Amino acid sequence: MSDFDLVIRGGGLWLAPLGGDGYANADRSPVMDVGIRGDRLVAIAPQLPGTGRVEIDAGGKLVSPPFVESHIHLDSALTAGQPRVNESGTLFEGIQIWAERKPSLTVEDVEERAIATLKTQAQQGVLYVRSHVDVSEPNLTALRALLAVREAVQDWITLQILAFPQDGLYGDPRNAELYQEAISLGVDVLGGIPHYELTREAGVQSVEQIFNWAVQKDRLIDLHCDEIDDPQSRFLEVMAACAIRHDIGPRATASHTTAFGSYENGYANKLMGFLQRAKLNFIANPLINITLQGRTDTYPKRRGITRVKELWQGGLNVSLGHDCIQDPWYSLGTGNMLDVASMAIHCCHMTGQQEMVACYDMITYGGAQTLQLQNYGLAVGNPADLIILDAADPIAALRQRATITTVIRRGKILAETQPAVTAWHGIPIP
Ligand code: 17E
Ligand code: FE2
Repeated sequence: MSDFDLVIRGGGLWLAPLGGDGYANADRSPVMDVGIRGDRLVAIAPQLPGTGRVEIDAGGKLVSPPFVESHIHLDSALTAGQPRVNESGTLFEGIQIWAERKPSLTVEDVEERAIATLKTQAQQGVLYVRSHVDVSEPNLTALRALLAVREAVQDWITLQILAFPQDGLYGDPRNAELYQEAISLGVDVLGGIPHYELTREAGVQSVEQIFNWAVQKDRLIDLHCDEIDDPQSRFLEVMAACAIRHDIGPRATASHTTAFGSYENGYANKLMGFLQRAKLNFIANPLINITLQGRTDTYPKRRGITRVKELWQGGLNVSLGHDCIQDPWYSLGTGNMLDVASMAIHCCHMTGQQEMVACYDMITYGGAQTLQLQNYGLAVGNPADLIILDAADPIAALRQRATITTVIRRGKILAETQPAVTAWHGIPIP
């Protein structure tokens, strides 16, 4: 009889920034053994006595909690080029192309693309996903499909579904009704798009209404907020005000906030204090922000990304998302969260050692905080969800785009990937 179902020997465990006692973990990456029984982490120790039915030698490699994809649109994933390619590269041409694709959505079409995308993500170590789903489509086809997918995949990936009114909550008289139907069908998170409402006033009203519904229905909030280069787009301050008044900041998230990168510092500095009072979460989508924004600039050309470094320095929770995988907004995309964090390092000037580590935290612990996950991370008693990377530490993992060699979900090996091997046929190296 084995003592454990699975033991992982000698991995560098990537621990939470803060221990259970609330103090910083002095060593974030101690070399330890991990014992798993059933679907739980039941023991963590330097040299765990006893044996496992299955044993994996991590050989000093990084053992991390799974990646968290905190912002993706699964309903439009894998539709790039349908019915046409986004030639201007703008957000608004993307919205137009998606409007042309929407009438041909079927439940099977959405399910097939969503599950294929989730599999690509899971084999690369993503086990928690928040997906936006467009609910300004009259039949709610994509929503029905993704609610079914949430159940179908629950054994191998945790999916949060978010109602996203792509065409504006008040952009069409029917949209607010569709949105309320979406709430009653059981979405986890309420979305919005205040900068795309027809007027500034409608934008403010949409934020206030969504916060009211979220409080009434006990749901999380995550709005596409100020996804534009316009420095006059100031819905983030409305979100902060609503979060302070309802006292629900940690349950609310501002996604994109690219206009924050265009605010002048006088306003931005005042806003930062309000954000700290509000305790909102932030999501940047660096692959998309750097490509969709700045399109109306010549030179100097803005980066079009929110103030990731300053938000992090200010103690606010930041996570990162892919946003798109081969869709009307972005024809590229791998699902690999190391690509996302690497782009953040570059676009946000996060090249300092602690800054790069922070970007790794944004795709793990930060994402878990945004999604309000309970029991996430490498601690005894938590679900046995973890990944092993072919790298010694997070910075090496980011630099090398390390292979995620083993993905473990609820104590079972879900996926294994061999690192690439090169055969050298050139001049012999002495
Ligand atoms: N819709 C939107 O409004 N903004 C985005 N970045 C995407 C869809 C991907
Ligand atoms: Fe988005």
